[in-house]
Amino acid sequence: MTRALPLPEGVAPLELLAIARTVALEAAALIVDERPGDLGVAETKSSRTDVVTVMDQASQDLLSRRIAELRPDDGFAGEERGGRPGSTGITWVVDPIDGTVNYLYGLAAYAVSVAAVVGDPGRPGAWRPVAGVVVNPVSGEIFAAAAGHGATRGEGGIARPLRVAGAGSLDLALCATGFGYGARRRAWQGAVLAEVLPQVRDIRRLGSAALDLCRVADGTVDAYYERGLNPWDLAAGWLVATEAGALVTDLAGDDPDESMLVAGGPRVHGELRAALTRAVDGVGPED
Ligand code: LIP
Repeated sequence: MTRALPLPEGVAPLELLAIARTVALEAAALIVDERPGDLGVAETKSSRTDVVTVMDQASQDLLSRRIAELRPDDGFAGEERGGRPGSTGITWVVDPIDGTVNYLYGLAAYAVSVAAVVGDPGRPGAWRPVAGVVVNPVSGEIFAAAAGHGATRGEGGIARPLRVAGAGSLDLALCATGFGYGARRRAWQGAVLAEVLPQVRDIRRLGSAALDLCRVADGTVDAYYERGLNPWDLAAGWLVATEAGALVTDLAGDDPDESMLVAGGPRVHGELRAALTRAVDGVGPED
């Protein structure tokens, strides 16, 4: 596991969490209330299925503006256009709509993910989240965590502490996963899934990494893995899951990164990490 990163002087995780909650809720309201009736694909990125809507950019623009108002000297990095450096040692890493395809289709599994991190989110292993919020605007669930202060799920003004499920073995684990947007990546992920599927209770592919990590935190899935995640996909959910007692690592047991994220309760995380290592070794490298 990587070393803990020190908090910059004067930084309080609970204060950053309050800001994350405020701006995430504003963005969550925007993407529902301002969704145009004729919402379509504004542009595509890595492939024709890697879509961006006007609301992805509008949500990120709101988050950027509001965080600049509240924490003007912090850095900002999001999935869409418009990042900026900071001078405080804190960077806000946001996914303005995580689960964009679900949002485009009207499937109720998407979220606004906002995290305050220390270190450099552009360098794997060189950063950690210290406050994070994931809001599902359809269900009203607000997942929140601050480093050292636990994780909660709030609905209707009531916040309940989160603890991971206690699945004792992989064969009884309900496991979430996800897939990238490129055909070669998906072929490789499908081959790995074919190895893992017989070893778990079942698989769920829900379409939002941030919400998948929060489901590990609240026990509605026992485990989650995915290759190809960006810092904005995982930053807030990583903290929610670990503050709820989950282990969240890469295949080597270090910080999660684009190579792989493996999340689960202490007993099932190790088994899943071993099963994935065997599967990846068997399938071989991506083309
Ligand atoms: C999504 C992730 C999801 C992954 C999708 C996509 P986006 O993020 O949250 O886990 O499987 O392919 O990357 O693109 O909706 O922000």
